[in-house]
Amino acid sequence: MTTFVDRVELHIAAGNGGHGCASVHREKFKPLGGPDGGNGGRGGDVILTVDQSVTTLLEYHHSPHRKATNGKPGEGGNRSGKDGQDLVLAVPDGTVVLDKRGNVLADLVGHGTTYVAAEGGRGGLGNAALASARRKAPGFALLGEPGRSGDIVLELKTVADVALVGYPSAGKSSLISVLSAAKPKIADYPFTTLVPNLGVVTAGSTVYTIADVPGLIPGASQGRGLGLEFLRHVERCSVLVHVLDTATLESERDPVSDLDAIEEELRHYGGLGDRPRIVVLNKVDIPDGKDLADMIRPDLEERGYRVLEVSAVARTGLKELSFALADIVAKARAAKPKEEATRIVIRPKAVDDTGFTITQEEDGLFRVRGDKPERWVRQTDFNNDEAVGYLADRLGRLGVEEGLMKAGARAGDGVAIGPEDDAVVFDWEPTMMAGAEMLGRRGEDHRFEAPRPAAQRRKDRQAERDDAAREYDDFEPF
Ligand SMILES: Nc1nc2c(ncn2[C@@H]2O[C@H](COP(=O)(O)OP(=O)(O)OP(=O)(O)O)[C@@H](O)[C@H]2O)c(=O)[nH]1
Ligand SMILES: [Mg+2]
Repeated sequence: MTTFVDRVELHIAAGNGGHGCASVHREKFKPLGGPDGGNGGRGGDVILTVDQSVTTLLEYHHSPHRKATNGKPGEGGNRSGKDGQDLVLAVPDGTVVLDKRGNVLADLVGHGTTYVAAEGGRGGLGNAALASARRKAPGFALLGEPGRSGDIVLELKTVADVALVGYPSAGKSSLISVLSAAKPKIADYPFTTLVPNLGVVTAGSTVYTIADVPGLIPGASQGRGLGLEFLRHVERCSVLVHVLDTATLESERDPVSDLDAIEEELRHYGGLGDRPRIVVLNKVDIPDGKDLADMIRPDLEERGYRVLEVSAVARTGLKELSFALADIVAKARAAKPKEEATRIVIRPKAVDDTGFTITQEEDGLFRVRGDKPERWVRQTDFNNDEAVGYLADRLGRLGVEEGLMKAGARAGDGVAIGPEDDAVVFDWEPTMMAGAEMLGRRGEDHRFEAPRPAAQRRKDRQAERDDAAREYDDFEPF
């Protein structure tokens, strides 16, 4: 038996960027040449791509840890490090990507639809790239950035045009088996179907897909029976078919109260109210069933339902049913906005790359947040004074120093750059010589103290991240 897996938690890690290289060109019997340290390579991305030949998430259930490869460090002689390889994960059509808090990050529908789930870290610049007219021989290079990592949840929402709902044993699977080539399991005990079945139906020029879900019973929304868990597979359908059993032997049931009970459960589940519905009275090959069908039909029609009588066993009424469904599906498709000609590529939300914020916390610490300052901190080798000076210049040019001044920071105040759990902290020493004037004084810049405990923690974490057996952080939705 094949296992059907429709929800997995995946731990993904993009590749780290390779470090830039600090190197000086050397040749025998020649004076020292210029800087020739190459750039680090980019870390590989983790990418999800819809592949129609994949039908379950089973593979990820078995191996939920996935990592793209790291970029290689740059080398002397202006050799750039190789980029890491992207890791492309094939997922079924209709896979929804969520973060751990349940926020939808992407809804992947259509073969080839792609989502960059975790971006690889940028490679660090080598000292050749950092050289300028005023800084002819930088004695440092930038560190590669860690790749994004974290947990995502993949949920499969089957993409079927038509969804069959009803009590257990109403004949949903039987109907799929006679309307399409699918051969689901059929039996006369409740809850034969444990996972949704999918079939393809051709009616005239319309081809559509039809799915059933495990039978529903009253209280399903409170977890009775197989619960409502599987209803997410019908969320995308354009038409709901109530399959009603006209020949049930259970005395307290009849098709109309069955319909009410199922509608009640659908209402509890929510979100399906706008979907057109058709009522199918099944098992009319049984004489009592046929009589009951005739009796209740006016009642159902009065409620506004289109009512069709069928027998999945005697195969009657099927043609009319398949064309009625094709009609609704075709109309729903026509009403939908045209599919984009090009495949959709969903990238993580672009971060605001321009600004930064400064806030003062209760204990007086000034916290600087912003994509650029935080990235620059990650790129800095705090063991290298020149690298630290370069960071100070960058921050000065962005206006962080001025901002701190405006925010009321004074000499000796603590300043943290980055989020609470991952910040570099230093004592601020304001200087009016921020920016360009500082360029000639590389190596003498004392605005940054020797890295303090928070900075040390950061570096330890960086080392951990480089480790293959790294831990996964809880990451922000991106
Ligand atoms: N006489 C008669 N029996 C039918 C008809 N359709 C289905 N059955 C029988 O009803 C029983 C249940 O059929 P299924 O197709 O497995 O029902 P289901 O709705 O898929 O049930 P679950 O998967 O348990 O929710 C089987 O024994 C079928 O042979 C029909 O039109 N006439
Ligand atoms: Mg079934």
